[in-house]
Amino acid sequence: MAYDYSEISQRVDSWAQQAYELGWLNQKYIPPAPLQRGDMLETRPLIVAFMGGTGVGKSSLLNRLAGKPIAKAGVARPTSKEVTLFHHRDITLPTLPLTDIHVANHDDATQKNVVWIDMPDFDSTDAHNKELVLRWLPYIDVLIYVVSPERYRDEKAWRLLLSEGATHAWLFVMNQWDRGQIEQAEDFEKQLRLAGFNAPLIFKTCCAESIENDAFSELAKTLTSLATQKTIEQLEQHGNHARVQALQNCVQNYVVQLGNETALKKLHSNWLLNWKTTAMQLQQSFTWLVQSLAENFAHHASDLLNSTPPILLWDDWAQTCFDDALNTLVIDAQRLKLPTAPLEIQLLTLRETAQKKFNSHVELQTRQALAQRGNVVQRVLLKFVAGTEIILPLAAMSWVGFQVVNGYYESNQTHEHYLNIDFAVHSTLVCGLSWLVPFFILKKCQPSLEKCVLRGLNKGISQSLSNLNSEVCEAVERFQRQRATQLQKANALLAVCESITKMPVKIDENSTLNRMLMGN
Ligand SMILES: Nc1nc2c(ncn2[C@@H]2O[C@H](COP(=O)(O)OP(=O)(O)OP(=O)(O)O)[C@@H](O)[C@H]2O)c(=O)[nH]1
Ligand SMILES: [Mg+2]
Repeated sequence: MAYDYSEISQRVDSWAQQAYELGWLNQKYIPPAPLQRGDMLETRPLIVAFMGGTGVGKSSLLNRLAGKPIAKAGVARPTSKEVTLFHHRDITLPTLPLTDIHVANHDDATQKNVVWIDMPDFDSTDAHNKELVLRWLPYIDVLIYVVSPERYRDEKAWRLLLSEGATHAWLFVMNQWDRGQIEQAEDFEKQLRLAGFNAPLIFKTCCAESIENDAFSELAKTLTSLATQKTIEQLEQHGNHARVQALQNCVQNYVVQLGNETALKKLHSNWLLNWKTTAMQLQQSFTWLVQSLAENFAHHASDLLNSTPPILLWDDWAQTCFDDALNTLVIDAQRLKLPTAPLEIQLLTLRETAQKKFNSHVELQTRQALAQRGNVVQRVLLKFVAGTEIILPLAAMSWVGFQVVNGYYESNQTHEHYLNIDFAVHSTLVCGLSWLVPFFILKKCQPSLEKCVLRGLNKGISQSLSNLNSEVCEAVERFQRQRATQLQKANALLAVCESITKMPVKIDENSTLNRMLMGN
């Protein structure tokens, strides 16, 4: 074989399982039945099975082929509850699910290359029968769909024909033809053409003892002629093609579930709009609390150190408001046909940590505002004035001292009066004012504690809200990146499937085998 079906099947299986577990897919992946025919001996017989509704005569057909009653046939419904194998004595079939079966052998060398199988019905209420048929399907090359003139379109068997149609070759038998009308056969053929068989091979048989002149021997001959190695290889390739095609369809369906880029962009822009309203609502709801907190801290600034935690702006109401905004984001994702479970996972920690992060950031900003009161101009001015509060009185006192010493020296030289009363008043005034003016400015220009707290709280609130918004945006971006990774993996699988399905299986257009395949 040019490619390995089980490998690509396993790759799809492991990708789909992990994608489902992470919430990217909404249905659990059910892997197709494992295919083991590739492990079979290189030369192997053609495996042919009778399938169909109960009582149509599958076991009777096998018994007719064997020339003796090897399979139980009868009026009880359903009759067969086991699989009956009929093949040449020398054949060994190592990889078939050989439990729950009855085996009958023959010595006819002309039938050496065919293994005949009678399966239980597919439409009765016995779930075990259906399960047995499904378990055997992957091992069968040609399915002989047996019907009766009264019941040639049994619902369950017909559904199986439609779903498994492409993976097998099909022959059709209208048994109990002794009771049949030509219109029924024509209608059956019409239905098969509608189902996708261009020229279905239908054999009309009769297993009632009285009639022998039917298409039974033609059916046996057709199958014996097909039992060549070339046909078996072509059938395997055709079946694998159909299986890979089914995998491809399945992955394509999963890719749709991953959503598209436009939806992601819309999700992001919708969030920003949604957040604008939520942030405004939150900010408005904090106004009164901020005011009263500022007043409180202005008078009891030590509360910032003592109470733990001192600032609790983010209350249950705020949390509900934030949760509602995130819920709207998730609903929006659902509306935009994006997978919501991985998004929910990304948002979970944000929901849990929003309160702590918000409150501690607001507290930090308030502490910083208290540590650095006023604006830059105010702080420079106050520093300058504080300096002058020392320098100016010192300078005034130095000047007065100099005048005293100098006055004393000059009065000794000129015998004039020493410093008078005016000098004493003026120097006291200069010294007093040089200290009083900076002291007064310092006292009056000190920034208000309440304003400081207010500024810290407001700054903290707007920064925290902006941080929350950034964190949600980051969560959406992480979700986007994870989706891109899943998509990349799915596309890689699709590329492998495509490389397989575009390789044509060469089957002659006019061959019998071609007439047995759906859609050819
Ligand atoms: N008249 C008529 N009766 C038939 C024909 N073939 C089978 N029968 C009868 O139909 C009944 C059912 O036949 P089975 O071979 O047991 O049918 P089956 O499809 O194996 O049924 P399950 O094992 O229940 O799935 C039996 O009584 C047969 O004798 C036929 O060609 N004509
Ligand atoms: Mg039977």
